Amino acid sequence: MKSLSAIFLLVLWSASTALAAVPLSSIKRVSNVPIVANKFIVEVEDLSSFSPNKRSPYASPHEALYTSLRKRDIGFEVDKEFNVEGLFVGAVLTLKDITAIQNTPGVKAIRPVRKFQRPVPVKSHVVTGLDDAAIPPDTESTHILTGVDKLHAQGITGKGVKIGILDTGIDYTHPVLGGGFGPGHKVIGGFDLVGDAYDGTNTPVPDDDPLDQCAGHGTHVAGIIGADPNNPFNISGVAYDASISSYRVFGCVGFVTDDVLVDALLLGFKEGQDILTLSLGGADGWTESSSAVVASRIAGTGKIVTIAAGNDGASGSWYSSSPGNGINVISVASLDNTVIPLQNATVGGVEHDPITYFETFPFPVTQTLPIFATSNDTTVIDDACSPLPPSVPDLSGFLVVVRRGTCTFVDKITNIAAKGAKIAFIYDNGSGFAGIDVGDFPATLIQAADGEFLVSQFAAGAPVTISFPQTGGSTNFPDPSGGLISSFTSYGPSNDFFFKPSVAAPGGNILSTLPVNMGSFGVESGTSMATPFVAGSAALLFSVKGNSADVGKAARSLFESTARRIPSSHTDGDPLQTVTQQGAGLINVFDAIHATTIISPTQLILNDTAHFKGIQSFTVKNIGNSAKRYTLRHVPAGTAITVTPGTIFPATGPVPLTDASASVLFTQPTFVVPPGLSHTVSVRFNLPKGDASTFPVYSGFIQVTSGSEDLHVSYIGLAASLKDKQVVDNTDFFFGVPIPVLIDSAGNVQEGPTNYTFVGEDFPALIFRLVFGTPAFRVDLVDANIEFTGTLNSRAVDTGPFFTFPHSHGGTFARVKILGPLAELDFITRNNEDPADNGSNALAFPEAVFANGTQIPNGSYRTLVRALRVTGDPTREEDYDSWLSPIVGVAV
Ligand SMILES: *[C@@H]1O[C@H](CO)[C@@H](O)[C@H](O)[C@H]1NC(C)=O
Ligand SMILES: *[C@@H]1O[C@H](CO)[C@@H](O)[C@H](O)[C@H]1NC(C)=O
Ligand SMILES: *[C@@H]1O[C@H](CO)[C@@H](O)[C@H](O)[C@H]1NC(C)=O
Ligand SMILES: *[C@@H]1O[C@H](CO)[C@@H](O)[C@H](O)[C@H]1NC(C)=O
Ligand SMILES: *[C@@H]1O[C@H](CO)[C@@H](O)[C@H](O)[C@H]1NC(C)=O
Ligand SMILES: *[C@@H]1O[C@H](CO)[C@@H](O)[C@H](O)[C@H]1NC(C)=O
Ligand SMILES: *[C@@H]1O[C@H](CO)[C@@H](O)[C@H](O)[C@H]1NC(C)=O
Ligand SMILES: *[C@@H]1O[C@H](CO)[C@@H](O)[C@H](O)[C@H]1NC(C)=O
Ligand SMILES: CC(=O)N[C@H]1CO[C@H](CO)[C@@H](O)[C@@H]1O
Repeated sequence: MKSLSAIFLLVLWSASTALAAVPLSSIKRVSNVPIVANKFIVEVEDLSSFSPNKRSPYASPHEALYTSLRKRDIGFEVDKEFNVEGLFVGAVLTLKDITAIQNTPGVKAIRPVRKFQRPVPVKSHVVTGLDDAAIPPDTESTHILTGVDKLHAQGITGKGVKIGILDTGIDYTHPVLGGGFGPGHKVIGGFDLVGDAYDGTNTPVPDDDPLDQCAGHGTHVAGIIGADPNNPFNISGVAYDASISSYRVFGCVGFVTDDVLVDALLLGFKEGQDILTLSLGGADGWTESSSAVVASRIAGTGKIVTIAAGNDGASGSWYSSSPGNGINVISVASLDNTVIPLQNATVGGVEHDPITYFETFPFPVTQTLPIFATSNDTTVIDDACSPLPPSVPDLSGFLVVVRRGTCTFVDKITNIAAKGAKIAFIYDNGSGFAGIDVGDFPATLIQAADGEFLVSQFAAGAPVTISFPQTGGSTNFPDPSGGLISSFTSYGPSNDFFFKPSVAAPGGNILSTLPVNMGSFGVESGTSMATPFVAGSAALLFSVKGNSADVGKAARSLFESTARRIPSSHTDGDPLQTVTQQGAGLINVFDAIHATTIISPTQLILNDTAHFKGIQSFTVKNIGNSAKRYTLRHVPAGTAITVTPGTIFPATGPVPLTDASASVLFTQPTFVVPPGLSHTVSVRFNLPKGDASTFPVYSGFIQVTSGSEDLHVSYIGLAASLKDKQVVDNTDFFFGVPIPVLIDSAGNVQEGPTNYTFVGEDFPALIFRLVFGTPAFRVDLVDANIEFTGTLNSRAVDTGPFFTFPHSHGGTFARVKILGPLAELDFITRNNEDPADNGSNALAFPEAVFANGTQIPNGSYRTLVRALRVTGDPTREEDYDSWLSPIVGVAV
């Protein structure tokens, strides 16, 4: 049992982009499964439920497992043991034959060791140091948006609460992060589970010191929680009096594997952290990874666990991230800050307003510069895309002005730098005003109108100059997407239809700390930044209400019921953003802490049409001092069209929304609740109308108001049946040939019977894509003459078109006669549409062996590929998408 999924990366791919077919020959014939080969996390019975007796003479369930394997002569190595009673007891084992442990008594679950990419910030900017002249304005806008400012004003700052951060470590030498390590400091403890050199593929080398001076991510996260106020940048952490422990799970580069995360989660739990926060993860879609399961169990004990929702919004729905998928954890979406702190340049020589350029801190240029435009035409589409002509002078004394378009920013800069240019403005061509990636070269975007003005002045021969004020140039540029969910936030729900993400917090354009040797301060964006904001908010909650398990268990509901609903755009009449991207909305920490009404549950899952749960209920408890009259109202959000009409493909982000909403009936739309008492609300939902083949996910809120109190419960449902969703791509859209296919040593599609020697490159590889997640993916070896018709392309099936089941009893799946499994992968993520980013899967078969390593004898075979549809019955052949390969001859 293995699992496979696309990993965590930010992709920008839009449905309108013409997708050229990817040449199959470009596909590497190596298995690209992001899991560690032959390593498994085996969970065994708890010590307490394991009762040694006559039949089980072992001291521990670990020992019982090892003895059972040894008895059967199954080679294995123990990499690590986990032993936290009531949470997780098990071991990380390296072994070849996974089927061998499946039937060992006491084994509860076997999970693969997944890899998680280090979180990629969406945008980032490093400041040169504390003496960097400018202080960005309005650094507390995120606190104002969420009511944190009002709590700080009441002296609520998280004192006495312990937060564990699983990340790249923390530079605790930073003066704003306490300047030291250990008891008495802000960073009171922690552990480095991996060491600098760990990259996810090598052996971790743990030590006691989680110092981060090479990655920076964890230091930025720590500042969002804990930065001390009274620093030159006027920033403060959400819970700056909380005590932080740092569990370092990333080395300087590379990724982290699930076993390390489980270890760190359990360590944080054992060390008594009230809150654990993880700004990491990877697109997964399932709630089943080991770290998601352990994180969820820790949250189940009354600790608060906050985990990033992921930065894969561009990939569309059903792409939620793990371990954020953990059922009880708080998965955090990102909200774009309302303002972007930018800089103004001063225009000289002619009369003109300052020009805003897309930098958080001023360019370190003190001279006043004349400008030079590489083209006098303000509509040129490929400005500076070719080397500049000889007539162009030495540009070293100018601010060069270039128009955006056609080639990359780096190409343009390369061409002007060849003429000595040292600094440039690139003016927008209508694509949008945003941060751009130009490496170390001081070049940035300005708005189209400003660029056009400068170029027209230059063409007219006006003596226009630009200077960069080193102080006082800061400006609050109103973010056009401010107050909306950051488009990069991953969409849920999970494939098993859990409510993800949970809530949103500010994560776009966040100024926080960086390691001192990396500049001390910087601005970054991502759900990585939103997550510690909620962890800090949770600390404020604990510091007011006490850090009991009851408060911990109620935290997510409190944050969800008091959150602010977020629109999908700033255009009047557009629907609210789908709950599958905003969760319950933007947290309001002040309201969560001071709420005098408690709602439970706050997530209503209506499930799919096959399991429709249209009658729902929740309780409204009045914890105020006087009776309250409550009024209910249905507030629908946009319905997400998750599959592009007429195709089997997921709609890429931003996922299209319609206003076809569910309708809702209340038995009692208004009611009175005396102080201290509860009222149970019953709600009946009716499905929205719509095209089920687009797998519309409808969602919204039941608003509960009383006076100025405005609370809600959130709901999601699917107006289609999950079992109807095809999971395996059988189109030619991606490669120009219908898939799945076997490709041979030359990378050609195997069309007819082919013999392989399994020497050198002479072996087959299976290429497939998933357009939806599958709980079970199998490749089996079957007889060449099997009578079987796959549900997918029957191309190259040259025997009878008909499969008759030989038996009349038992599951139909079991009736398909197989010779043995070649691969079995559980809980696989769908692929995304980006060829550069894991758009397809390959499984290579370099050896003629079954999954358990046993040699396949010479002979003629086919491979049978089957993927179970979501909610399908694993024993029903009809519930699988299946494909039968052409004849594969084994001649070794
Ligand atoms: C920083 O905070 C101090 C103290 O409140 C204030 O005087 C100063 O104006 C602030 N600086 C900026 C740039 O907002
Ligand atoms: C920055 O420039 C913009 C555009 O000219 C102007 O509206 C804004 O007031 C300026 N801000 C400051 C702080 O000077
Ligand atoms: C602006 O330039 C980008 C990058 O070359 C291009 O994709 C886009 O189509 C251009 N937009 C306009 C409106 O010309
Ligand atoms: C643009 O206009 C300036 C000023 O009139 C002139 O010196 C320059 O040669 C023009 N550039 C081009 C490429 O024509
Ligand atoms: C959806 O319904 C099925 C069948 O009742 C159930 O097994 C599953 O847990 C439900 N999903 C969720 C997320 O509640
Ligand atoms: C594969 O090998 C078998 C056994 O040697 C032979 O009968 C068959 O013709 C070969 N098939 C191809 C396509 O070469
Ligand atoms: C390995 O798997 C094959 C195919 O299922 C089976 O025939 C064989 O007995 C297995 N070998 C062992 C050692 O379990
Ligand atoms: C399998 O086939 C290959 C190629 O025909 C042959 O060289 C080899 O001896 C065969 N092996 C067995 C065990 O028959
Ligand atoms: C598992 C896998 O194939 N991962 C690849 C996904 O795409 C990135 C970017 O191209 C590669 O670096 C990974 O190796």
